[in-house]
Amino acid sequence: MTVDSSNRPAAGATRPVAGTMITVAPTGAEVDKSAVPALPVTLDELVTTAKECREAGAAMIHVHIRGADAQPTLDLGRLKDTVHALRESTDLIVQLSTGGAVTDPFERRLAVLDAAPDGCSLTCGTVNFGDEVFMNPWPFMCELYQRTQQLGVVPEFELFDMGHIASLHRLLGKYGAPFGGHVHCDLVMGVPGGMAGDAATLVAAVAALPAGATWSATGIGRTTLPVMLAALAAGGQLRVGMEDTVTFSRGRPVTGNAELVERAAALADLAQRPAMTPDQARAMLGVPDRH
Ligand code: KMH
Ligand code: ZN
Repeated sequence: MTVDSSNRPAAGATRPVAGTMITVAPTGAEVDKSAVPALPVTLDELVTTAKECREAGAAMIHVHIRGADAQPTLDLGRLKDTVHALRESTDLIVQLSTGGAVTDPFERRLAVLDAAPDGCSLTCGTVNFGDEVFMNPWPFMCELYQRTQQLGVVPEFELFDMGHIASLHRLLGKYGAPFGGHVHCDLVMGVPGGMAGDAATLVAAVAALPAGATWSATGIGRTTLPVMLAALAAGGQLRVGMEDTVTFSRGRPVTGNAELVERAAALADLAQRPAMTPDQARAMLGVPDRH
């Protein structure tokens, strides 16, 4: 694709896609296992979840890992084992989080790429994150982006706020296209401190994305369903999972990630853009098959 790196909004210029890529974000760094026992935190639980979600229609997995104490970790050995195990047991695109937890230092977040995932998240700016701050200053973004280009990791640009979209244009203008040649974004909506999780905000954000980009969207907590329905209506891809919501509907706790993927796949089917296979998603994103 051609990267339009100007700051000019490219209304209606994102790429139309026939199917729907569903990403599952099964764990995250914020949910506590003791409060939500269904949260996958061990490697076995993660692999089981990954297989179930692949069966239900997921094409990509966005991975945060936990240590033996079920707390978030960026331990490189564990990350490498996780990438290996997910590749062995599924054909999902393996995307590692470089966001980690709000307490993780920049050096460890950069080192995530040494686990050689297919893709990684790359958040395009700092954002208030509930009572915390999720730090992504410009020099960190630049270093992380250049490392993805050098190491052949496909970034997904995570956008929590409209200002992050301006920083994405700036990043592409300065360093050129990502590895794989295609720009794919993920709108993370409804975080307290970030952009609202509603249809009007989604449409405004999509209009400001670089020309030719594809995008997915996820709404945190009670914004999950409005964002999912708006994303389907606007031609986007979907991210779901217990990182983003632990309530299925009307206060009923999620029983596992697979039911969130199943619901997304059913809605995508209804929208006549059925769930993509991982290979179809690889072709869309420019992700090489490393199996
Ligand atoms: N856990 C959040 C502080 C990412 O994965 O890149 C950051 C996050 C974003 O989840
Ligand atoms: Zn994440």
